[in-house]
Amino acid sequence: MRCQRSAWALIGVAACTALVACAQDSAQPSRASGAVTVEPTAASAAPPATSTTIGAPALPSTVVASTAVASTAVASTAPAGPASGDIAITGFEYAYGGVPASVLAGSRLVFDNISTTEVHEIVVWRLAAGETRGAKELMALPAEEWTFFDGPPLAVSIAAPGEPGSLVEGLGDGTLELPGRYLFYCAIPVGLEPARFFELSAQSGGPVVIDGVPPHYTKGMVAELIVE
Ligand SMILES: [Cu+2]
Repeated sequence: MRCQRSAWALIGVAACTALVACAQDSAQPSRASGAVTVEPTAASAAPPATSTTIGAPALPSTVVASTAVASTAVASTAPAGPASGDIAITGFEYAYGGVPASVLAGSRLVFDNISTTEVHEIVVWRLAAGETRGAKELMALPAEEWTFFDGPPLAVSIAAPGEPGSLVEGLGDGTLELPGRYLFYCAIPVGLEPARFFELSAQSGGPVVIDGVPPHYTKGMVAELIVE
């Protein structure tokens, strides 16, 4: 799958500063209205926003490398220790599978969409030091309170139904280098047809946001893990 990149590249640069601002005009998942316009969400890798027209960053496009994963299961170091190596994360409506409680620093998240109907993704972030609230609790907060990320997203991997994820250019490859808590979510609009999604993504070049349509994370597609 190909996706656009401009917006994502921006994200990497706009980093933290833009984070709050972005979140502000993006979050607010479900306004519920019915309008189906694509939003020109600025450089936010983050949460979808309100409304508007296509124009800006939609979904990632310039995919760097296909994270051919699947088989690369979790390589456990020890019987009960944290996972390590390539960590296979699966996505479906509306949750993630294969998420270990903890992994060793240097482990890499490899995403695979096992759904047969919707596009899914993982947008990976490291949480700010001292943040103790749970992932779902954090993602339920209003945009202006999205100050819990430690910098810009580390990686975004998007996948069509039944496909391995493709990494968005300009971000990381899913490797979790530093110890700490990490959170990842899927911001694809609920119920959006795959073909339509990629069409909108190609048009905007960043996250795809549709007014009135909540992103998958509002349905529970959020997860977290600890890197040791
Ligand atoms: Cu999803």
